[in-house]
Amino acid sequence: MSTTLYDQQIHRSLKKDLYEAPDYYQIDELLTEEHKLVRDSVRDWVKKEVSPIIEDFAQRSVFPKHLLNGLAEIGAFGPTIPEEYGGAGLDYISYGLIMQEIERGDSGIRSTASVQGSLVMYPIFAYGSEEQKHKYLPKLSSGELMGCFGLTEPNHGSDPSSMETNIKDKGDHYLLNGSKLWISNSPFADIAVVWAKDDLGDIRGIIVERGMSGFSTPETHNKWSLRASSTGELVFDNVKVPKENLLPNVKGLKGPLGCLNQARYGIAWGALGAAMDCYDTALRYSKERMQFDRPIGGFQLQQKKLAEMITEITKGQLLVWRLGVLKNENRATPAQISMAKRNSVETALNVSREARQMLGGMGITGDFPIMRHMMNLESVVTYEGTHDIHLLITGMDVTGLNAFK
Ligand code: TGC
Ligand code: FAD
Repeated sequence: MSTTLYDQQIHRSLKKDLYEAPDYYQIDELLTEEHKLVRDSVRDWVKKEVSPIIEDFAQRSVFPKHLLNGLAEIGAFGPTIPEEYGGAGLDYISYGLIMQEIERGDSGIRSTASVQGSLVMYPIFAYGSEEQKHKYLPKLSSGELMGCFGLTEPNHGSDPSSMETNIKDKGDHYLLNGSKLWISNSPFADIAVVWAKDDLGDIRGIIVERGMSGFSTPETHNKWSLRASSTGELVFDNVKVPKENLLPNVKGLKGPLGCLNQARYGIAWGALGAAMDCYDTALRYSKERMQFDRPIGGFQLQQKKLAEMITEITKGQLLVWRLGVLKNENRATPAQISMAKRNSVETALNVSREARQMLGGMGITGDFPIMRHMMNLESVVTYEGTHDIHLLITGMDVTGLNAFK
């Protein structure tokens, strides 16, 4: 078999997943044995199951559905949900570490876990009836049922309080009308947690099941980002939803925003995983790639990039660890979560862009994970509240002045 010059260059470098997590400030010492066990088992799973296949699925723009069983087995679906409902009953640092390791593999796979755990299981757990919890949570935890979360609409993204999707009380059922756009996992989800306005204009959560008449989930194509994640719409055309599917224990925008606190927290850890992978790849490449008769890592300009990357990653790691401690004590505020989500994604985007340059031409290929991470992060910086929205949440928190109204 003949090899091209390109193949030879790849062969000389890093085609295998040789990932070694950067830990410049010995943050491992802040973790318990259980945290490390959880982290290491997810890390191993990602190396074995995600790294070898993810590039191919991303290039073909297909969601690797066969990973769902493995995600369930490593406890990625509802890590903090109590065991009596099928969750893993872990603390928030463990949850963060799971998201970090999965996103180290790919943001799209972490998306699937975030949506299932934080945006589908969490609202059922926090706002659902006992019957709803027992009916759905164990099956969601095992991956037997997959869910999605419908908040964003074609005309209302950053401002979900203006949503148009609505439910009308028809006695023994609700009639649901409207549509949701940009919904992760919608094309294959069995259930959707949908946010809609009731007759009084209050935002309510309702569980819609695949197969209900008038409910469809067209897939969104042509994404350059999160290509290994399935994204779609939710379309409701006079869907009859039984009354028992309404989440009884929450009313108002604080319902969906409460779920977003959980998911944004996970993203704050996850995005750093992507940053760590880009840094690790660029560091190794810089020691192997020779130009002007020496490794490029010996040049001051490349060292500046690496030094700045590890500095920002380390600051981010400390921020999310402290946020995890506060979250475990139920003291983390939504604004603190916004700061961490925004900071981690910005860090990851900057690291991925610098790391890509360090690989020269090789950086644009799928033989290294960097370009894929970089493109994925363009979604992560937008979903779960855009970069601007999180800045304005911080601005509002420190000034007491609301820039949204
Ligand atoms: P505002 O008037 O400030 O608040 C309305 C009510 O909500 C309460 N609240 C919160 N509650 C819990 N957690 C939070 N983070 C909360 N923020 C606000 C607030 O106290 C109030 O309660 P009450 O009792 O007084 O009614 O609301 P607003 O309309 O001015 O909006 C504020 C703003 C802009 C910050 C909010 O709308 C926002 O965060 N917008 C961004 C939308 C967003 O993040 N969408 C994400 C969609 S889901 C998604 O992207 C999933 S991607 C999944 C994946 O693949 O990983
Ligand atoms: P817009 O709200 O139209 O914003 C456009 C621009 O205007 C942004 O730069 C924004 O920062 C800026 N802007 C808006 N308001 C202000 C303001 N007040 N001040 C200053 N600037 C402002 N949603 C779900 O409900 N469920 C999902 O599962 C889900 N998955 C997603 C998956 C992907 C791949 C993507 C890309 C999105 C997903 N979303 C999901 C939607 C996501 O949450 C929205 O895209 C996001 O909230 C932004 O809304 P928008 O796209 O309508 O942008």
